[in-house]
Amino acid sequence: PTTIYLKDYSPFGFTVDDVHLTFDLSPSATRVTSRITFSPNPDAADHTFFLHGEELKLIRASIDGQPVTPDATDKGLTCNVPSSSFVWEAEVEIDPAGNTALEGLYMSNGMYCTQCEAEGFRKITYYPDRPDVMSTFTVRINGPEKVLLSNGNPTDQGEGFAEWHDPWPKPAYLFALVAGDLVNHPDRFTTKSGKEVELNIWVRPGDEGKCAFGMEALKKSMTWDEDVYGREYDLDVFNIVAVDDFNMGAMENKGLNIFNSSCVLASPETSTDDNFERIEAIIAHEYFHNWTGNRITCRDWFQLCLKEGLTVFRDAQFTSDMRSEPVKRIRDVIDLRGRQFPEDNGPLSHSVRPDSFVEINNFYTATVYEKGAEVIGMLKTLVGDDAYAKALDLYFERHDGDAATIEDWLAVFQDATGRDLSQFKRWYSQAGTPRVKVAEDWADGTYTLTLSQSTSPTPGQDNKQPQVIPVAVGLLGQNGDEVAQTRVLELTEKEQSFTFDGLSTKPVPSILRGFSAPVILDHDTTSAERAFLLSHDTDPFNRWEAGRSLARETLLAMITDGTAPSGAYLDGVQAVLRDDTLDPAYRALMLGLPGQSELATALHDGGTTPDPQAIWTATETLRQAQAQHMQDLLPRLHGEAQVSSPYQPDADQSGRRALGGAALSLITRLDGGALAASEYAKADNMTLQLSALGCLIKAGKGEAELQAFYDQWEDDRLVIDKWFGLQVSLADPEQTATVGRSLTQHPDFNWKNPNRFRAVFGALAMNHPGFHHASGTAYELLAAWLIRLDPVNPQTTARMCSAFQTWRRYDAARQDLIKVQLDRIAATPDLSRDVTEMITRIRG
Ligand code: BAL
Ligand code: ZN
Repeated sequence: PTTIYLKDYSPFGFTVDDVHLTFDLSPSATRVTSRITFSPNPDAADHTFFLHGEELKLIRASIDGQPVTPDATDKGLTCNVPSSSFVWEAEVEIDPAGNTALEGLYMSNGMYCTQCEAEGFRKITYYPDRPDVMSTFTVRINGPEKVLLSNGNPTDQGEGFAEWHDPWPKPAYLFALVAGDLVNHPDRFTTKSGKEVELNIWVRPGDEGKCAFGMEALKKSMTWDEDVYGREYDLDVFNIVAVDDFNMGAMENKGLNIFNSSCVLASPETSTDDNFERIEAIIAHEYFHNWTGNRITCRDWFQLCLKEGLTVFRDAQFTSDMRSEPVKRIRDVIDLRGRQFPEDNGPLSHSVRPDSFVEINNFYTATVYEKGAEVIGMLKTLVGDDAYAKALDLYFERHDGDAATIEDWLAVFQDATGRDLSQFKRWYSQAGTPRVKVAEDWADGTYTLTLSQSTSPTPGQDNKQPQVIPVAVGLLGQNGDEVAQTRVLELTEKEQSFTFDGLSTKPVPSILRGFSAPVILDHDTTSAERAFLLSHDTDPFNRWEAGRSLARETLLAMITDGTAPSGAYLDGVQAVLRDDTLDPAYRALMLGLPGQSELATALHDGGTTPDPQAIWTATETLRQAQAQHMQDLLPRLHGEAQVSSPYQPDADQSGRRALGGAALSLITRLDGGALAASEYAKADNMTLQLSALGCLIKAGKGEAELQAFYDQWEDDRLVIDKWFGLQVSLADPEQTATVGRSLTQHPDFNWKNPNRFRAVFGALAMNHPGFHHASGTAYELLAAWLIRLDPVNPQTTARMCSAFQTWRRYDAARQDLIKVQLDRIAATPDLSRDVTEMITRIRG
């Protein structure tokens, strides 16, 4: 496969003045007629007329009305064209029903829908399918379906047709079309300048009752973007469509967002509190793309973080404003450590702006998205809130309508603040998670912190330069008072010292408050100091972090030295849990333990080969110790979940249920599941139902409840995804592969549906001791299914390959077992480009 490099960028030889598309829909033989006006691009050196096109049957083509015969390959076509503006017309035939890759125009449960990002439009018609080619689109859809949708505003409709016009120039990846017998949940929004917007969520009949929450989230997002970023919506309609078969979570097509149904449909009976929060965030994310992504798009796919990092950052701000800022921050950091850190420190490591790729779909990663958002957060911390707002205003003013780059983005900040960002730019080009080592000194009333940074080599990058790392630090006195308020230290050198004067006693430092940079902090401090921070830190993130690091420390000691669980940890957490003035959601997070994969990384980094079974045993032992230590407190914590008011998925109620659920899982360790069984029987919402069921499965019980759950929800595909996932994720390590295999034989295992495939295999990969069972059966099971799925859906297959990315940190026997599976996948005939690239990189 060909590697594409950022350094090779050159503009397309033509501009596109307008695009007219006509679709004559038919499941296996849709005709697409395009009429496109091209003009020579004065900024381009190369005027070769090449249009991308894949899996298209060319029926006819003409230039200025004269038939032409282009040179076509399976990648696209070239043709001789006039030296001034001309009109290109082509008619192609495509097969939506046969499109199982879910890229381009395809069918899902009888409805037509599209996914064009990144390079799916070339499967719809011949076109310069690159984000820097922008045009207005006019679309006519002919078909018998009741609902025919495309981007922009509706201009005409009648029996068997609809016409749409999108006045905002856009790249082809933002094109969308939907056709089906759908029903809508309508609403309206008036923008701050008085523009009336029609809002719709379109769903399959039967799902109408699950749209209200998504609609409220949309309206909140629209208001928030006006209030916080001054961004107003710019079309007469905003449509959202729910689709069951979708490779991603959702897609921000202009005026016509398409959502994986799991990311929009919600009801208290069928969705958990976490589902609600995620849906709210994704609706916001896609809506916010209207400005950060659509009005200002990316020049090329290397700049993906320009829109994704910024939009993730914006949706995190939104969630913090709607819910709890510390809780959101802690949850994001747990996620970053769980998904991005392993990526950044393994064979798939790449910079936030990669400089090469084989298949761009493989770069919709935690690094581009989540680390990309962290980079924006650091920029905001470094320049300050006011300067950030000023820079964003300038960004929208200067680049509206552009296909922009990271250089453009940073130039805006430089111009708005006068700050030199050349060193900061390394965050975009250097891969790997920096480690910041802390040394302390105390003499004559002066406290000195010496920070040093280093980043290990990553594939293709042996030598790392120092980065600008904002380290937020506060100091606490011996009595717990804050003696120095939060100050952002700018670590720019390899090693640097910072002093704090005028202190009467040696302070206790609270370092990296709010997780001010995506780094690994190496602070060799005492358990007593961590326990002190756990009870006194005024920074809620670092207070939680103190508990987390105590938990990590005790688990690592239990694994490597066989020690007993630390009393300092158990007492410290219990004290926090007793404090009813603290938000229940925050207390629930305090009860959490570091993930087993995270512990494996910590062991590996410390020079010990991780044993998944030993990690699991230690985690189970600590959980049991928690349960025993807190047994008097647990009923009270569990009682938090008993809310008397009607169910609301808001921060308050969901936090209380999270704490109640965490307590129930500990109680189950003491009572064998008696309380969980009665809670299951009386649960009237999915959060409580699933949490009780999970406790029972974990206790080796719940067979009857599992069956009852299936019988109750067998017609609800999203709930049945949960049923599949829960069984695998909570399976005992000895049984995980067997449970996974038997579920693949279940009649409801529709493996071509990405949600169902991920429910089983995503859960398998996340069950650390089960996936890494010494027998290797789980590796073998996953590989077999990846081989089977690849010809059907390469994108989803390639994403799932990352389950193997950490393989080199395990023992030789496990490495051998995994290597056999990687080799087996690699040797599969006709392997997709997507999977070939992933396996090649993972094998190293
Ligand atoms: N642009 C792909 C889906 C998303 O990030 O919103
Ligand atoms: Zn996005």
